[in-house]
Amino acid sequence: MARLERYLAVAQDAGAFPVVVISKADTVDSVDEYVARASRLSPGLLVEALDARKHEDVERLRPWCGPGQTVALLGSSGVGKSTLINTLTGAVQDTREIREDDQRGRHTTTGRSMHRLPQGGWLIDTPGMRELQLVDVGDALDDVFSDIVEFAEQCRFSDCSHEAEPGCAVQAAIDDGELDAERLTRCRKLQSEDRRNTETIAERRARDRVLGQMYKSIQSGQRQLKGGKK
Ligand SMILES: Nc1nc2c(ncn2[C@@H]2O[C@H](COP(=O)(O)OP(=O)(O)OP(=O)(O)O)[C@@H](O)[C@H]2O)c(=O)[nH]1
Ligand SMILES: [Mg+2]
Repeated sequence: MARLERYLAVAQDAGAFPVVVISKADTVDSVDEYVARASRLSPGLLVEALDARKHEDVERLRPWCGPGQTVALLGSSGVGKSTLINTLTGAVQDTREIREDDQRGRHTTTGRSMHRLPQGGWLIDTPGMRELQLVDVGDALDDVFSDIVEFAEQCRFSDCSHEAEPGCAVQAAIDDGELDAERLTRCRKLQSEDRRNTETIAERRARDRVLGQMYKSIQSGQRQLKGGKK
C-alpha cells in the first residue's frame, strides 16, 4: 500500500490520471482482496486486476489507451510492465522471469521507450524502479491523503500534530475506526521524506548559485589580469 501511495502522489503531481493495474492476478486464488485494498486508498480510484499475458484481460485497459492518450507504466521491476505492453501492442520486447531466490525483478528494461498502439494511443515503458523518492509533491500528498486532511481540519488546534493533543479529530477518527492508524503513519513518512528531499534540492540550488557567482568572478578576475599584462 505504501508503494501505491507513492506512485499515486507522483501521478497526482504530474497531473496524470492514475489507474492501478494489479498484474499476475492468475497467480493467486482470489484477487478480490487485493483489489479491495487498493480501491480503499482513494475514493473512485480505478483498479484493474489481470493476467498481463492474456489479450482478453488487457482489453479492459483499452479505454485509457485510445487516440490522444499517452500512458506511462510505472512499477517495480518484474511486475509485468513490458509484458503488458507486448500484449497490448503485439510487440516483442524483452521480458524476463523474476529471480528465484528473492522474487525480485531483474531490471530487464533498462531505458524508456514509446510504443504506438494500432488504435492511436501511446504507451511508455519504463525500467522498474528500485526506489521512488518523493520531492516537492506536498500538494499531491494532500490529495492522496485527502481523508486525513479533512479530519485534520476538524482538530481543535490548527497546528495540531495529531499525536496527543486534546480535540484531535484525526486520533478520534482512528479510535472510531474511520481511519487506519497505519495510513497516518505512512502519510507522515511520505510528508517528512518530501520535506527532506525538497530542502536538499533547495540547498543544492542555493549552493550552485554561489558557486556560479564564484566562477564568474574568478573568470572576470583572470580577464582583468590578462588585460593588465598587455
Ligand atoms: N503469471 C503471470 N506472469 C506474468 C504476468 N505479467 C508478467 N509476467 C511475467 O513476469 C516476468 C516479468 O515481466 P516483465 O514484463 O519483464 O516485467 P517488467 O515490469 O517489465 O520488469 P522490468 O523491465 O525489470 O522493470 C516475465 O517472466 C513475465 O512473463 C502475469 O500477469 N501473470
Ligand atoms: Mg520491462
